Amino acid sequence: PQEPLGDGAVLLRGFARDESEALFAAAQAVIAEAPLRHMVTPGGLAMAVAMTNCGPLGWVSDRRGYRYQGTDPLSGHAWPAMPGVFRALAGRAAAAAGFEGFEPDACLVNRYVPGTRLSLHQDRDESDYGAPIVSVSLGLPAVFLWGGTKRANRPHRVPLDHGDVVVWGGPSRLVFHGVAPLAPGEHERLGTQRVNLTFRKAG
Ligand code: MD5
Ligand code: FE
Repeated sequence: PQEPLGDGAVLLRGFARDESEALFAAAQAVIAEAPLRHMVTPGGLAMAVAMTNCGPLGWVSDRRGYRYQGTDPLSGHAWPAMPGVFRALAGRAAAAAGFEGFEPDACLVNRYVPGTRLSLHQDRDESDYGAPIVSVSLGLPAVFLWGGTKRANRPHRVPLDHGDVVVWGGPSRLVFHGVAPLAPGEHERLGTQRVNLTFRKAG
């Protein structure tokens, strides 16, 4: 089932459900190599969401700003390779939403526990806004906040569940968005967490 959310944004309910075990196992392998960490914003505050990356490029934040880079600042080594099951799913989801030939070079792994939220922001550190962003939700359900192109627009609340995939492209690529505080709960496979994968063409 495909639900258009807005111009260029498509919600693919349950698209990753059958592969969720393989995706979560691959995410755990990434996390074992490049641990989840709370990055610091340029303002000096630790982010509530714990993050890591895989693929040629990874998103990082520190006192100097936000950027993509090829190495993990914790280890100085390259980020873990993007698992084949990640790359394949991202490509299939993008194609299902009308974006053929999507080849992400970065995958940001976000981990939420109950109470964790992500405040409204735009994703604008990537070089090519013509490419979509593909987002995969695993584990506990969340309420995604989908604003407009101005920060002041009151956001829509979109429930996202285990296995849901959203493709953000075209005019939706630069809208303000965030995640409401995660409600307490226990997911039968992932426990007390939500893991979100976002696939990007960063470089
Ligand atoms: C999450 N992550 O659930 C969200 C979902 C992030 C982030 O926002 O930056 O890691 S990704 C949703 C997204 C990405 C790019 C554009 C838009 C939404 N959008 O235009 O709404 O952890
Ligand atoms: Fe974002």
